[in-house]
Amino acid sequence: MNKKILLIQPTPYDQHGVLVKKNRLFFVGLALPLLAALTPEEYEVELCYETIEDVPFDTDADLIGISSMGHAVHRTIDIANKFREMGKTVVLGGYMVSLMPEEAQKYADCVMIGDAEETWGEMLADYSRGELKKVYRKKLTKLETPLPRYELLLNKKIGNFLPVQAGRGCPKTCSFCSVYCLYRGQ
Ligand code: B12
Repeated sequence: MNKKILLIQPTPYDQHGVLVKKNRLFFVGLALPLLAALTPEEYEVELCYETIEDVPFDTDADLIGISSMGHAVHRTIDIANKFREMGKTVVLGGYMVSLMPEEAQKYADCVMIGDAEETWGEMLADYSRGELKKVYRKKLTKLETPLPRYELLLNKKIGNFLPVQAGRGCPKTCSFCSVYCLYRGQ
C-alpha cells in the first residue's frame, strides 16, 4: 500500500449520458483541498475536478476519495466501481453520501458521513493499519479547520479568485435545501 491519495470531484452525465465538461470551473468547491490539508504530510495528494480534467484511471494511488453531489451521483458510482475493480480502496463522502449512506456503502470500501475534520485522520490511520471501518461519522462540535491546500488548485483551469469558507451548516430550515437535510438548522 503506497502513501498516495487521489481525491475526485466527479462531473455529472448530461441527458445523453455524456460527461459534462467545461473549459473552466469558475467557482471551485473547497472539500478536496480541505481534505488534502487534513491529510498527514507523509501522504502525497492529487486532486481531480472532473468537470475540467479527466480522471487519471491509471493512477498509482491506492486510496481513492470521491466527493459526491447529487447531480453527479451516477458518475460517482461508475468511478467507484471502476477503481474497486482495479483493487483500489474507495472512500466516499460529501453531501449525497451523507444523505444516503446505506446506498453509498454498496459502492465503497468506506463511507464518511458529514464533516470530515474529526474523522479523516482517524480513517487514514485505520487504513494504514489495514483496519478500515465501513462507516465513519463524528458530529462536528466546533469548526476548527485548517487552511485548504489552495496551492493544489493554482495550476487548474479555475476562476481568478479562490473561495473561503465562513462557516458550516445554516440556521435556516428551508425544506428544499440539502444543507437543511444534513445540518437540521444548525
Ligand atoms: C462551492 C459550491 C459550488 C461550486 C463548486 C462545486 C464543485 N463541483 O466543486 C459551484 C458554484 C460550481 C456549485 C455548483 C453546483 N452546486 Co453547489 N455548492 C457549493 C457550496 C456553496 C459550498 C461547497 C463547499 O466548498 N463547502 C466547503 C467544504 C469544505 O465543505 P463540504 O463540501 O461540505 O465538505 C465537507 C464534508 O461534506 C466532507 N466531504 C466532502 N467531500 C468529501 C469526500 C470524501 C471522500 C470525504 C471522506 C469527505 C468529504 O468533508 C468536508 C470537510 O468536512 C455548497 C453549499 C455548502 N454550504 O456546503 C453547495 C452545494 C454543495 N451545491 C449544491 C448543488 C445542488 C449544486 C449544483 C448541482 C446546482 C445546480 N443545479 O446547478 C451545481 C453543480 C455544478 C457542478 N458541475 O459541480 C448542493 C448539493 C446538494 C446535494 N444533494 O448534493 C449544495 C449542498 C447546496 C445546497 N444548498 O443544497 N456549487
